[in-house]
Amino acid sequence: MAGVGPADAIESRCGARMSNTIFVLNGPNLNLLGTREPELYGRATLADVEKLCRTTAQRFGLTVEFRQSNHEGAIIDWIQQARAEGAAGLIINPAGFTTTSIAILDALYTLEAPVIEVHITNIHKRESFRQHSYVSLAARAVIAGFGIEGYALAVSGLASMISAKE
Ligand code: DHK
Repeated sequence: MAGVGPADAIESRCGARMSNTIFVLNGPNLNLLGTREPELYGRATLADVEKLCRTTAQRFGLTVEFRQSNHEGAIIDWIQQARAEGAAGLIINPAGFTTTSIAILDALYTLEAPVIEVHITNIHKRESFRQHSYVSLAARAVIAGFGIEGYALAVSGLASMISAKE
């Protein structure tokens, strides 16, 4: 495939053109990253996560819509926006909505583009109530326990899934 650059659309495996934008959505309390239980979530802030996503995405000619909300409906609206705009993929850390939100799952099911689920902590090493994810049912891959580096892994894994070349 010739020159995927920031200004170009990506060609999917089946030949369809799609946007070179990926959405990175963050759920409740992630606005407090850096000060919230730093022994678990680390000292990096959400602004640091955003910068990491943008610099990683740039390597693959992808641009990032980076959002955070404490409100389930806002996250659903952004998933629908990603669908309407033909986003190339979507990365989501649903945080506390992971284990509760059938509505977010239903919204994710409407996307044709790949969905990657990210958790900063290893949820499988934590309380049992954190270990059942509705979102995983719609996710092509799940990353947990790498700290904020998991977002960079998610961006590069997503780039490879959608054949965006470095
Ligand atoms: C973040 C949260 O806010 C929790 O509700 C999840 C997740 C874990 C994380 O590890 O990023 O249980």
